[in-house]
Amino acid sequence: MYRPAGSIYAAAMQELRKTTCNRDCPDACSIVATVEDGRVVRLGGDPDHPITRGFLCYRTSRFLETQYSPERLTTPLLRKGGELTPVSWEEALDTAAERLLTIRRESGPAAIFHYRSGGSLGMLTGIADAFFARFGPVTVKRGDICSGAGDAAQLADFGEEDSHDLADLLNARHILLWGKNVFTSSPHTLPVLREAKARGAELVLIDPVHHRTASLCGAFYQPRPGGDFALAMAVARVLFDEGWADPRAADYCDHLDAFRALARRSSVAAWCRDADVPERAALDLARRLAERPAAILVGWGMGRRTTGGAIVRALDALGAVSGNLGIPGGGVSFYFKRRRAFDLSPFEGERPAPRTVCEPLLGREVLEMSDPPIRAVWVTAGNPVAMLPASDTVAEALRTRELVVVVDSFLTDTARVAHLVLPTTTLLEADDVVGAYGHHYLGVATPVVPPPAGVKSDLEIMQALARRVGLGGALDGSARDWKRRVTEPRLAPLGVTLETLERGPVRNPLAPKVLFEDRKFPTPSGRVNLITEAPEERVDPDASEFPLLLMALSTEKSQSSQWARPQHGPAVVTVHPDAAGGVPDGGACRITSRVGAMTALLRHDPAQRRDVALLPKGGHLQDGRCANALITARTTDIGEGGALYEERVRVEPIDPPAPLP
Ligand SMILES: Nc1nc2c(c(=O)[nH]1)N[C@H]1C(S)=C(S)[C@@H](COP(=O)(O)OP(=O)(O)OC[C@H]3O[C@@H](n4cnc5c(=O)[nH]c(N)nc54)[C@H](O)[C@@H]3O)O[C@H]1N2
Ligand SMILES: Nc1nc2c(c(=O)[nH]1)N[C@H]1C(S)=C(S)[C@@H](COP(=O)(O)OP(=O)(O)OC[C@H]3O[C@@H](n4cnc5c(=O)[nH]c(N)nc54)[C@H](O)[C@@H]3O)O[C@H]1N2
Ligand code: SF4
Ligand SMILES: [Mo]
Repeated sequence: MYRPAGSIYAAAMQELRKTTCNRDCPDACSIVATVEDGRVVRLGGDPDHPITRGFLCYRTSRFLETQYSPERLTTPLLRKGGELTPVSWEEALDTAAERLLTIRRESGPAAIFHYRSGGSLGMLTGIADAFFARFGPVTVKRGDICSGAGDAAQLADFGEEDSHDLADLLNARHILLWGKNVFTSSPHTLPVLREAKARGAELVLIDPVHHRTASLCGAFYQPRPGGDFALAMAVARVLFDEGWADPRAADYCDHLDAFRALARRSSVAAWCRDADVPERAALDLARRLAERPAAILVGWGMGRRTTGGAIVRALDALGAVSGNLGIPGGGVSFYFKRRRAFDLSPFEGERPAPRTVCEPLLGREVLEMSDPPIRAVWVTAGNPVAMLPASDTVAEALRTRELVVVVDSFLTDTARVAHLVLPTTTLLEADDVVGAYGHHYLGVATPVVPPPAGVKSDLEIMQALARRVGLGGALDGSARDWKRRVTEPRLAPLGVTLETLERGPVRNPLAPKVLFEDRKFPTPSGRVNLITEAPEERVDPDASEFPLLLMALSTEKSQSSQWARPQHGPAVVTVHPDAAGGVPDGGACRITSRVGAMTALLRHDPAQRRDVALLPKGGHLQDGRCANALITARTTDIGEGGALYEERVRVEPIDPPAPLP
């Protein structure tokens, strides 16, 4: 029950406190926490936030289990005699400082690798970058496991990566959800889609996987994984052949002739056969694009293949030639530029990093780098052992370094192979500013409760370390000072101060309502750069031995590897009944790839394609649930993203094929 502060009920010591969710999620919700006697007793969505609209997702509404989990770390752990042993912060930080200084002195700063991922999207987690830029600069990561290919595609085509206002979807006549599971991955897009539908917009989903989002859409096409490039070419061919392409496309697109020729290399029927969809799918999608305005929402998952960049580029081209760019209700939306409002220069150093490690290939590159070898790895807000492909190689790479420091709240798969684990704050204790990649609102994270004794924020940790390694007060300042440093340079001239943000959600005044409204693009030519070549698809030599493509996708229950703890029982793999290899629904099975094997519980789902096996993403290696233990490390065609959905597997019964208890 809501008990507004100040009412007679507030005498029961209940207070409502607001913060912004910092998870790697497009929605950046405003959270309302009910705090009673210093303990959070309930989490809800902020009814006053225009995107949050009063509700939270499954995983964060149940976050209190994680916040108050007995597994939460509250003391630093240092490996002594092989075991992670509780030590004081003094000892932990002195040890880290002494070893970092030794390695820098002996081998130079390139021998230290700082790996930061998206465990928190709070801007101030950049403080670790600031530390290592000044201490080194040290080796940092390159590419992006999550969105590398899609980012590179949009930058190549448009010179900029951003989106129309989320509410601009209400102006669309058609919305194409291309490889996008909004129920799971961006639940706060749902109310907008429902409203658009109520106003007459028609929705269609294109996804090899059948999921709940299909229920929202009037049509659903289920191409083979990676068949989207061929499908997009079929759609483009229909647009050109029917005369539905924008007659002015030549004014704002480069390479229009070459793109048209590419689409005409095959017949519509042949492209659709390649994509494994009926020909009417191409006709229908082309018609929708021609009935402007049509918005294409590009999911992040689709880019995670060896042809992922080319696929996103093909969708960009569809939006362009159909005349749907730069108009209300149109656009090809992949990402909302969440960093646009912030000045992140305080986190940068004066000199560039001496070298880089490709994120999707992290394990192999850390093992192989020489001159100097990587001697130390510092991990901020990441769980690379569970979340990067070739988990065993990543674990091996870390286990064999002299020093691995992990800053986290839990003993993750990565923390388990560390020499030093430093306990840090959770999203309810975060003191930060957050931008969203699924809408244009900015938010402030304000601790709703203080961290438990023994826990320090990333900011406090890096400041304490800075003082020990001779950087003095270079990183000094309270969290609030730092928030001001990153928000005010760009926003204060537009009348938005930190105080404004603290009063409630503010739409980023720098964000466009309609992107590229004048059809000028920040590419070198000022025009859209259309794709002109078809990508080479990887031919898998083991296709007959491993008939299913493994896709470990977002699950409602977890944020990447951040599940409620502990995890019990095996992972659940979902396949079409005909692809179950004789394993009954609910039966135990072994999933085998060229690089690993795991046991799982098998679910039949006749709505899935016969060539895919679905696992939840983020399973833990320590629990035998980690999909990445089965996946070869590969990069995407452009942008050095992770080609995560490209591993082939087979499922077979475990002998005897008895259902698990
Ligand atoms: N509950 C929950 N939400 C999350 C996350 C989570 O772990 N759990 N993770 C967050 C993160 S890190 C991110 S990056 C985002 C995005 O998280 P993602 O899960 O990447 O989000 P989507 O892109 O919406 O969903 C992936 C979709 O892409 C589809 N797909 C995969 N390959 C292809 C293909 O070849 N063609 C087509 N057409 N579709 C394909 C999958 O079938 C799936 O439906 O979500 C965030 N939200
Ligand atoms: N097979 C497969 N692998 C995938 C994916 C897939 O779809 N399939 N998805 C990929 C995607 S989209 C992404 S983005 C990556 C995600 O990979 P990661 O970013 O590594 O994933 P998380 O588990 O969200 O976060 C890592 C850790 O950050 C910690 N953390 C949370 N808040 C803070 C904080 O404030 N400070 C610090 N220091 N730590 C904090 C959490 O406790 C967690 O252990 O995984 C990728 N891996
Ligand atoms: S994880 Fe995403 S949907 Fe869930 S509360 Fe956080 S921002 Fe909102
Ligand atoms: Mo991601």
